[in-house]
Amino acid sequence: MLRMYAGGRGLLARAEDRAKPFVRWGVTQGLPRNVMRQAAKRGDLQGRLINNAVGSHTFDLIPLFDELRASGPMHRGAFSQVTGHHALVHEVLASNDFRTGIPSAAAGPLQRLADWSALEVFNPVQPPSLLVTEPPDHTRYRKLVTRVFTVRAVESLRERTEQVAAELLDSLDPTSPVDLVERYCGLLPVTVISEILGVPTEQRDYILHLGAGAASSLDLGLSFREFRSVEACLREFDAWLTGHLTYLRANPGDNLLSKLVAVRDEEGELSELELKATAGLVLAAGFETTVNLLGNGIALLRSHPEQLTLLREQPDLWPNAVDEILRFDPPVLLTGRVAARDTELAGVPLQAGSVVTTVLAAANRDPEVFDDPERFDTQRENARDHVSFSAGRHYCLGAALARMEGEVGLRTLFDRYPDLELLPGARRRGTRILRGYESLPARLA
Ligand code: PIM
Repeated sequence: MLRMYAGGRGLLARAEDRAKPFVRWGVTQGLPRNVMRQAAKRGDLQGRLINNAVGSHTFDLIPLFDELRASGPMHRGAFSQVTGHHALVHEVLASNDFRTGIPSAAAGPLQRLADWSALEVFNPVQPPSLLVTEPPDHTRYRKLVTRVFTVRAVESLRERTEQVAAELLDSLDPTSPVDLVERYCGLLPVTVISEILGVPTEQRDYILHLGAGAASSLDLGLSFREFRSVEACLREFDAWLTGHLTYLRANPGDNLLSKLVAVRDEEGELSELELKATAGLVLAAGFETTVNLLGNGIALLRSHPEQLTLLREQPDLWPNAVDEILRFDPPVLLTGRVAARDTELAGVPLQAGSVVTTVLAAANRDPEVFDDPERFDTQRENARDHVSFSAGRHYCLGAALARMEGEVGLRTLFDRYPDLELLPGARRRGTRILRGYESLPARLA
């Protein structure tokens, strides 16, 4: 009798295991995707923005950004309030009245379904990822990670990045066409991530495969197939990381993850899960966004040859050029916040739990802040005022790293191949939030 009972429970558990991924996908991806599709059909601006983002150039979305800002400080979309005004986007991101995470509007049955089906391994959009952690945990946790992830530590990676960029370019045949995303942009960031995480050289291709697979965990509206493949990569990375952390404890190296392990072990203020989540975030967040920054930069500079000439004459302009690229074609289209309490924004009362979507790419083109915003100008004085790295306590921890990689990656490429030309056949990625190129065919010389 007892055996039968146990067998029955086993069956139920197996059925649950099979149902969970589908429920997880439905709650986090399928349902929002469907809501947005239906909303777009009704003409809703938020729905059109999310729908039109797939596979498009960010400049194709400009009329929607303009419509959004013209509709007032805040726009009531199908899913949330939406703003594309720089001042408001900044205010929301920096405010203590708003937090990251899941809206309480989704609390209740949907939240219970999400909790029941939650992935058992690290996911960059679930706690304890720093992306969705709030004070007081966030304050302690971020301080510890910042102590290791310093501007100095990033600068010390510059020389190695230059060397890798040069090696990657050496491996290309300048006499035949090449896909720059596949052979250059997609390979540089993973080497830098591997340096940070202390990945042995022979495992780097494996980490490249996992990073490329896990990055879309930060996107929205994935198909069930894409979702399963992302989860498989997150699971594999988690298993790999368990072994890797054991290895680093026995053989600490001159890498940032070894330093973070020491912080955890000596001071105990960082939990093992937080340690793993931070490594996972370095992989998922540091990978595709940087690949996209490089690809977007190549395309923008190639289509503005006068800016390339300027950069050749005044190489000191490179850091500002990278910020102008980030402003003009940001790797992350939008983000969102939830009101932590009843509050008000631009005179609009907001109940605790309501969501505000901040369209970073629209704020970056706000004429109140950026003079003639559709002009791509590497000399723009306030290019750094873009919000592509967010703002406030969640300001991107990888910003200095991304700027360094963008500068080194683009400068090395254009110094080596000043006559580089893009060939027909460039394709944008099919993602919604993450903005960049899937392929960029080019002739180098
Ligand atoms: N990517 C790199 N840093 C942050 C991100 C991110 C955050 C939210 C959504 C998509 C990408």
